[in-house]
Amino acid sequence: MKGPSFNDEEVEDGPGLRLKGNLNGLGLRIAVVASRYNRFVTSKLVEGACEALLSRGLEEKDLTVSWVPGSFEVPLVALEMARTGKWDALVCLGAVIRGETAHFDYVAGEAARGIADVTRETGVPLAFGILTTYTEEQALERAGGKMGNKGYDAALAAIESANLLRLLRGMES
Ligand code: INI
Repeated sequence: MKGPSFNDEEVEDGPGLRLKGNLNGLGLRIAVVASRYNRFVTSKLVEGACEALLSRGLEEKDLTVSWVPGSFEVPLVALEMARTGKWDALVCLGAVIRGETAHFDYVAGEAARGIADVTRETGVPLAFGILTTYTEEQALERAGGKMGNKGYDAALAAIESANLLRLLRGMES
């Protein structure tokens, strides 16, 4: 169920060294941090993410899923998990669906900013799989519907980023 937007094609774009993380999950330890809010959507994102990780060779013992109340809580829990050094990457999943008020903007904005802050502060790759949609239908389309599964895509991004960082950190200067 690879999402239509995940592009892992090889690109022939000229001479010189190319650095790219592969999509092999064997030997990686990855955690999913998932929001329970709008669970009818987020459970499908988690399913997609787990399917992607396990189908790429990640072992079940190396897969952890942490549920949090809402997308607003994702960054703090991700920060604590990233700081332990136990995981090579985290996959952050949630569904923020626009309602009648400005609440949406605050929750979506803080979740995005928080996730970006955590990944840069800790150096642990965090994949951003928080849907921000205007309707429930749009969210479901992106959680295993006609627009693919953004949980699956985010999990592949986490594997690729973790492997690229391993490559970079293992390079001689
Ligand atoms: N959390 C979401 O993950 N999605 C939403 O759409 C949402 N809305 O619309 O309110 C939402 N709110 C809860 C928020 O993430 C926190 O859990 C809550 O404010 C307590 O801190």
